[in-house]
Amino acid sequence: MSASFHVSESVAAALAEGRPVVALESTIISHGLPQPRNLEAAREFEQMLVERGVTPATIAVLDGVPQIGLDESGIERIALGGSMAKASVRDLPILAARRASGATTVAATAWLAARAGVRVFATGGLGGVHRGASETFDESADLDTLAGVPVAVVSAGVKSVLDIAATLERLETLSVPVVGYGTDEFPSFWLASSGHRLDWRVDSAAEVAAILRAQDAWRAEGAGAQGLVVANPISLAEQWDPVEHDRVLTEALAAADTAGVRGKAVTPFLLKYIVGASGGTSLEVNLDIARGNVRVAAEIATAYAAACHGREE
Ligand code: PSU
Ligand code: MN
Repeated sequence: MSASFHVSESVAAALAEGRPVVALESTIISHGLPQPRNLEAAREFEQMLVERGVTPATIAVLDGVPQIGLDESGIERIALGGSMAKASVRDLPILAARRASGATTVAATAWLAARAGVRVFATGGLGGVHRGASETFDESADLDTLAGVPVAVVSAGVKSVLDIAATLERLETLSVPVVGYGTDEFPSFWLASSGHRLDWRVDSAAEVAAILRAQDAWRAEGAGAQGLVVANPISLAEQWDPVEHDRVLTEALAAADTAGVRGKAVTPFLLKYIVGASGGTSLEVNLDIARGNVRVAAEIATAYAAACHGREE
């Protein structure tokens, strides 16, 4: 068995020609958004990239083989194929051995994107340190993985279901750089701010591309291969009502506690509960957030491709 993955024709051509590519994850589609909005969203994110001259690379595992770039039937399988496994990096060899399918988390998507040479990735929210992690040790593999794969992840921070302060501390320990995109504060997904100030702010895609190029230069010297967290907040006008947000969040955390959810089921449980308890408002905000991240990722990938090939933007 070869330890291989499959790169779609369009992604392979874009990479070979130095054109911009943005990776998209599939767990947000299979486990993070309800049907049928998830299928519409998966198509819409790809379409937004295409309209901006960027090649989409939605990543998932189909019948054991990691796919870098999905066709329409692959997207449908992820969105509608109910029993998709939620696959982190450690699950990839098991899916391969069983020829099973899975939707990739941020960790697995970034890890696979790196292997294919895709440098920029758009998602909704990053996984992080869960509340109560000092007891449960529940910290997403997203964080540790980003310490070792050279991929810039554009997200709206981490959801307030997590322990945001602890997540930022872990990213610091892991030497994963974090920059605020047009903000001095780390966002908290549905809300534009979290009260946590960041050390670094960037205001353009070109600045991010320059950071990626600096990382590339170090990597060429044999130094580490860190990723980059680009924290892109939703606008104040589009954010969720903070009072409603706090109410639903408290309810969701209590429900997870009562239900005794553990392990990788925690994040999907909370996300689903919150969509229901918010009467769908959180879902609309969630989609606006993801769209905003896809737009910024497209700009960064375009600036990065230009910088790599000595082109003017
Ligand atoms: N956060 C979100 N939406 C999501 C996820 C996280 O706001 O869909 C998904 C991502 O795929 C992320 C994963 O990588 O959950 C993290 O899960 P865990 O906490 O089990 O590592
Ligand atoms: Mn976990």
